[in-house]
Amino acid sequence: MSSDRYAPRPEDKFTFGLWTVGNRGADPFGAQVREKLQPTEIVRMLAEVGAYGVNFHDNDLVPIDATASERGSIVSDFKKACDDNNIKVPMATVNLFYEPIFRDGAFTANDARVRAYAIQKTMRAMDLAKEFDAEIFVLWGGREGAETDGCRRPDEGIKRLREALNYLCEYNIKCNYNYKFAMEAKPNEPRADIYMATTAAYLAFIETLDHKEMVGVNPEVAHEQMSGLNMTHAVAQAWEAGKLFHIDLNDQYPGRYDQDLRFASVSPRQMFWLVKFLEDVGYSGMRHFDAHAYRTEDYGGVKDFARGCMRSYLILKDKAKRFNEHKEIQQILAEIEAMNDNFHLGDFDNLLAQNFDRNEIASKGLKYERLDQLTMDVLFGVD
Ligand code: DIG
Ligand code: MN
Ligand code: MN
Repeated sequence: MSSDRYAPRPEDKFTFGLWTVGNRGADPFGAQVREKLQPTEIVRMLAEVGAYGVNFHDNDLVPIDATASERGSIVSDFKKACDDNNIKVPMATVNLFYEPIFRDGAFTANDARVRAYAIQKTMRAMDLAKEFDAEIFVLWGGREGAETDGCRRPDEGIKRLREALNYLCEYNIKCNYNYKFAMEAKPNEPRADIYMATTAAYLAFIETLDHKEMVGVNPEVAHEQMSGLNMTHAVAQAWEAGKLFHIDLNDQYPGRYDQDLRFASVSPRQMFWLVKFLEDVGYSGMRHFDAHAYRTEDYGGVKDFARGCMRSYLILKDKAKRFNEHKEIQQILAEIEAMNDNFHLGDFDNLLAQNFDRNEIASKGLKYERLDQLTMDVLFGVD
């Protein structure tokens, strides 16, 4: 048992995708800098750093042109590695963005054959993931978008997305897979604009589906923050709607390309509010780090990256506990709660008969500066 209070434990439910710690460091302006790791090697690495689980896109595990017998041996080798290392497979997804066939999108492509192939590929990915008892199936529509809106009416894209989801929900029922689908938003990259740019957009879309109870969201820190949005607000809306089925944790400088940086390495304050929310509400899902190490790193550095993601989460979880136990913070919160409860609407006549003294109500300061500085004291570790 580690003496380090911030060492990860299985109950923390930290997971990584094969594509995260297996990222070889290529970028649009530079070649790969790290050797390719086999999925079984990645499983061993994740066990070494203390992760709970591993996730994959279909082709992270089984190459797209693998024969049935190659698929069979890959699956059995991976299963053995997961069993030997006590690594679970809580989530899986499908790659609908790498192959040239998806250059105009997948579920929303103008060529009906592409749309059909994308749905077929997703069904086969669902089959594959169920061999590992995955329960969450993430869908990130990285190519569902446009450079020119002359290529299709955006509402036609939405209709096609709905057709695909309704079909896949029926397949989920037919196979009795009992998957929860988690839709992942992103505003752009690789397409100039991606449909369903935010988690909120998906929350509205899900309500139009035939089996909306089967579909939720997978908000990602970087994807909300690329647009300058507040990740905790997006997550809170999803949670309040009963739709927070999964979450992608990383970090991001606002207004830049999708950086997928080590968790909380850019915005520890915002990530404190996110971790506090998840812990306060008792979110029981996976804490998935959809992130990758700097291009400067070797695989020793990749392990540092993975350990850093989990360590920062646990440090912020500890800070949230300190916040919730802090005497003066809790006193200020109690005063806020008293305000929240100092009037009830009653019936229309009651409310219409009220006289509100606007000046008296407006005269009272709210102590948010003190509250926020006390929060910073906790984060700075001086209290
Ligand atoms: C990118 O943020 C996307 C893909 O990596 C994957 O489809 C999904 C899984 O979390 N996130
Ligand atoms: Mn991302
Ligand atoms: Mn993601």
